[in-house]
Amino acid sequence: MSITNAEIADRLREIYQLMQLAGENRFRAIAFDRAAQTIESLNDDINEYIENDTLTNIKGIGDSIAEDITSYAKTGTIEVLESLREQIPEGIIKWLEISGLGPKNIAKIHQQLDITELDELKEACQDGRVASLDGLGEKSAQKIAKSIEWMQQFDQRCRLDEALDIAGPIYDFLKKLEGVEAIDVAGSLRRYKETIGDVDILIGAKEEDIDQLFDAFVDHELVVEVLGRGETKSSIRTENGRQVDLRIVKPEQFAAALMYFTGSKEHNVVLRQRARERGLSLNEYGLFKLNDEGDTNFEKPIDYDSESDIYQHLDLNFIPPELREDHGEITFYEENESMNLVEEGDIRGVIHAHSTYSDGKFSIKEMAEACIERGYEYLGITDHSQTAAYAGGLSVDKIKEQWEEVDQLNEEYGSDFRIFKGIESDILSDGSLDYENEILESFDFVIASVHNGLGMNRPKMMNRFRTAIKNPFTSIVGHPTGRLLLKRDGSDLDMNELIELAAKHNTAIEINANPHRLDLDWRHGNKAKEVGLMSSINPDAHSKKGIDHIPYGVHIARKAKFEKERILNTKSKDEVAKWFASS
Ligand code: DGT
Ligand code: CA
Ligand code: CA
Ligand code: ZN
Repeated sequence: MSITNAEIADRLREIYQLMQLAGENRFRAIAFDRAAQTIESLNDDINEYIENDTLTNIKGIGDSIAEDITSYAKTGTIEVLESLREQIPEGIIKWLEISGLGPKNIAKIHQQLDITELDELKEACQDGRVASLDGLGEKSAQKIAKSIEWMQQFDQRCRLDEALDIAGPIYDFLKKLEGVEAIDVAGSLRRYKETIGDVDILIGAKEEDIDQLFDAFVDHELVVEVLGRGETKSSIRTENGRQVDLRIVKPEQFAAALMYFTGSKEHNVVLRQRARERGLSLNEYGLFKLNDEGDTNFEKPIDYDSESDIYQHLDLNFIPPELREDHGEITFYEENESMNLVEEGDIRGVIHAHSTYSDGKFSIKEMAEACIERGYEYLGITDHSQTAAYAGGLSVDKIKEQWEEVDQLNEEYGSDFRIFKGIESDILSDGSLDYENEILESFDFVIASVHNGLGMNRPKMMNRFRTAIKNPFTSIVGHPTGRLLLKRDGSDLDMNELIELAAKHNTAIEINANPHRLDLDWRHGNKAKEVGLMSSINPDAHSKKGIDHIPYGVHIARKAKFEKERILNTKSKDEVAKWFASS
């Protein structure tokens, strides 16, 4: 049986946690935690050590833990873990994350009040039962209840825009502090993932400045709780429950640390493997030569100034952070210098926006002016279609009225700016669009979107989309899955098939840039690239401010490997008009 390093680390960490709760010797417990950390950051496969019986060569792994690991690899169980699991109910492991509540008190509360769930504990803190226990009191009870509330909030991930709202002010504040020689955001935020667990910030500073920088960080006005303060890392929680980790490294370690803490973990694993194949060792402290025993030789650091340099040492070109997900980027950048990914500055027009004709907040003219102010050269207005009564969908009469208004505005703008006549047509349950053909063909373009019956089973939903994609009047498919991030799952679809079909029928699939959606999901990027799918980075704006969501879409498009050429709204207004006419 083959196990992974991460898996064995998880088991060892579980033993550590359960031992604390069982009141076992603290040092014995900590040994398991240390071993877990070591194995997690190990460069090689743990199975090699097991096969060669060399586990005890790993620093911090003694005979007894080596035996436990071997037993797990052979039988899938560890004796000490099994007996601990019988003693300690699963629910209370989570209690260890409550700040201000140690293992001894956890055991006391669990035994005396006979509760195991987090919610039960919160209740017991609020109704005085916890306060009545020896050595706890009302103050502790309140603190625990508050901690649980934060924990329950922080358990969830947050959207990209929410994370940026927190990271932005803290980053700006830190950047100006004396002693900061380098600073960047790392983690999933630098990779522009659609949801974020916690915010990671990295600073390069001299050793003598580290303390005062951490002081300033934990004193920031957004901080409501300090979760930890160490020599190289401090973590805080903001009032909306988000965690921010600040790490400070020496200036010369900054590039390697930035690479490491940008992740993703999966990307890092491959990089470390490549380093070893080249007789090198890559970690958060830098790039080093391996010695004859295959260990990191910290005395022999390799020179580098930037992430680019480090990639060069691994025979790779610089990989943009958005792509670092181990989704084929590494093989690509072995051979190629650049993927020519779309950039914010490439976007020339706004497609997919609503006006007061349906559920938008501003008139067409106001939306157009907002586009002009932002330097765009066209606006594709797309109000809702007639079936969408809840969103003020447009009757045929209303459409004709809107067309007249658009014609008039276009005359005023002349060659400076153009409004395209579009519609966001509902895809009805049989896949047809929401108007007769003679109306559909008079629009400059049609976005086809599903707004009801999102939970249809896959075969029915696929038929619905197949019909809509093949419809010659469909130019763009809107928010394909209909998901609302962290709120509602999207429809059950075979996206690979739909992407192939769309490419074949010259239909684009939008990347909806609204941070609640970010749909098409970037994970389908490889398929889209393979078949040459066109996309359009659409704000789905219901207000002027909504237009400013476009950058989120750009970063998601980059994650999905879209070049400028495959993004419709990087085209000029004349080119877009041509594309609409031909698709
Ligand atoms: P998140 O916070 O869940 O949205 O995702 P990340 O990617 O920001 O993850 P986080 O905050 O746990 O760690 C930041 C980066 O640090 C992560 O992307 C890679 C690196 N890192 C952290 N822990 C480990 C580890 O145990 N092994 C490796 N290889 N890298 C790690
Ligand atoms: Ca993170
Ligand atoms: Ca983190
Ligand atoms: Zn829509």
